[in-house]
Amino acid sequence: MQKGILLVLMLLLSFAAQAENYSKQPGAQAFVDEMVAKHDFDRAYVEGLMLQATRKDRILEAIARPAEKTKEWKDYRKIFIQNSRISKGRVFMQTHADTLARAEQEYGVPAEIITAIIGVETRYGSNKGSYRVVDSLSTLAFDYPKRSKFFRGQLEQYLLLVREQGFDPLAIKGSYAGAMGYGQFIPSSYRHYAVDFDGDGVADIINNPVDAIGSVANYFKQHGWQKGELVTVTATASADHDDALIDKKLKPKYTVADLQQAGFVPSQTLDQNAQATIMGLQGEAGMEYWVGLKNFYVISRYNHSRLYSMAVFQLSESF
Ligand SMILES: [Ca+2]
Repeated sequence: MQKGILLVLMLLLSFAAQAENYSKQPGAQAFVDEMVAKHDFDRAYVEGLMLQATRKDRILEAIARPAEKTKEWKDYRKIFIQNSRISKGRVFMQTHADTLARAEQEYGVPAEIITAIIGVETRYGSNKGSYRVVDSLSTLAFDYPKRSKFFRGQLEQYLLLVREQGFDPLAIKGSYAGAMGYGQFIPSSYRHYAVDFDGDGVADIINNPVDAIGSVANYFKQHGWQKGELVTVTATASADHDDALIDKKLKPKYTVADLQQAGFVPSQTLDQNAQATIMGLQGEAGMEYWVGLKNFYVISRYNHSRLYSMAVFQLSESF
């Protein structure tokens, strides 16, 4: 009888040990095969990573929880446009003034916008995430069927990234979704847009603010940032304005002239032919109308959300 209990206990223990990592998970085993065949990784190396990669239920809980979709602008705004984030942003701008000026010169993106992104994403690098990226991406790749294809792809990109940059794959931490560093780049963005802005041979946006600043600027440039152009301006809506134009796709598909025709008058003189959207945001004092221009759309390429993009813009204006 005792022997039987012991056997059951041992089986349970070995099952628990297996459940904690991804070495025996069929999806992860197929992933190992693919990394070996497709990218010529050493099998023992990738197997070793899967043995270290641990399923984190907190990641699955976090990703299932919607964040900004439920909030109105007046509440969302308070999270980001507050005194501590503004004053820390001013300090960041002073500390990195030379680097920000060089990034602005090279990529055409204002220092305030770069700083605001880093401020919204990680409070200027003070909160870059606490999950090991190998755990978050493995958990989402192999235990979150809804988006497993995407995260499996990011895990693949992660392995390529650490090989290219010479990083320790077990040492890097990030968000629950595997976003890393000051600007929270997911692995594919890291590989496409991160730059070595201090010239030491490594594009390190995780520990090096100089590389992080250059990389955020490059991201914006590559997504079509228009140097010296406006981002968004307020508008007034006439009594007979056409609601049907409000909050359509983030991509500008109207012209400023179309918007004026529909009853939305920008607070500044704009090029009548400029591509634009019109947004209605619920502010403290009622509905606010904003004309979104191309550069607003570019901010939204960082995070496909109107509220996010407006928070970045307004924070950038507050420094
Ligand atoms: Ca560097």
